[in-house]
Amino acid sequence: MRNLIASLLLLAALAGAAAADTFTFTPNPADLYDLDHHMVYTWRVSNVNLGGQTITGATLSIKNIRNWDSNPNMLFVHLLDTARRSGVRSFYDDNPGNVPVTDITDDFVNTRWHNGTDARGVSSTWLVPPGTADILLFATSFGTTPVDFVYSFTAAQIAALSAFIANGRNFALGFDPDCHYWNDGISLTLTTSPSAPVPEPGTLGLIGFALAALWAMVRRRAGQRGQTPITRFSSEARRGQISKASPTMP
Ligand SMILES: [Ca+2]
Ligand SMILES: [Ca+2]
Ligand SMILES: [Ca+2]
Ligand SMILES: [Ca+2]
Repeated sequence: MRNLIASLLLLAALAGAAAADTFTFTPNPADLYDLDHHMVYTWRVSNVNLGGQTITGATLSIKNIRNWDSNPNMLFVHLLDTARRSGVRSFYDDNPGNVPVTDITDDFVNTRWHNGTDARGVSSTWLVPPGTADILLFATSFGTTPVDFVYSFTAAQIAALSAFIANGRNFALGFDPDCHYWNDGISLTLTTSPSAPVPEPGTLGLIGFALAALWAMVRRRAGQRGQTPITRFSSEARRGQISKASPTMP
């Protein structure tokens, strides 16, 4: 009987502990064209399906990122509810004739190019629709030595990401490299856990079967002693013998 009860407890625990999951997203091209200083990029991920799971962690990784020179620099990375177009898109925030570029301006915050003309003076639509929810993920500088950069989202950023995905099943990352960053690939990894630990039908069936087996065993043992299970249990309980009686059972 003890074994049976232990099995039941184990089944109940398994039912509530469905496996955590991991989802990895990579832009195309994976290195976002080596993050050119003259550009701003958006990477929109569409049709996101996390299987109903809740996001518990998010990390953005950039492999072997390094600055092309040692001038002052900043990489601005934003999390957006959406972007105008799916996949990777780019926009000129500095004239390609300017080399080296010395302007360091977060162009997701500064609206100088949001009104239909880019830094070349060419008619060009800004990457993000007006009024789109947008938060800064991080802004950081890099040297000329390659590093494997990993950024972990804060709890507030994870909550924002969850809300952005819930709105239209999409989200976007915005990159404004204000210097030129060689790199070997960018990826976003989400870790998730079940939103509500609901036992699967198969597990429920097993628990039901085990309960039925337990009840049948109690009835059989009671029958051997000429008592109904209820009578025997209540008389043992009165005598305080439930715990003493158990070890003799299989
Ligand atoms: Ca730029
Ligand atoms: Ca800029
Ligand atoms: Ca969205
Ligand atoms: Ca590259």
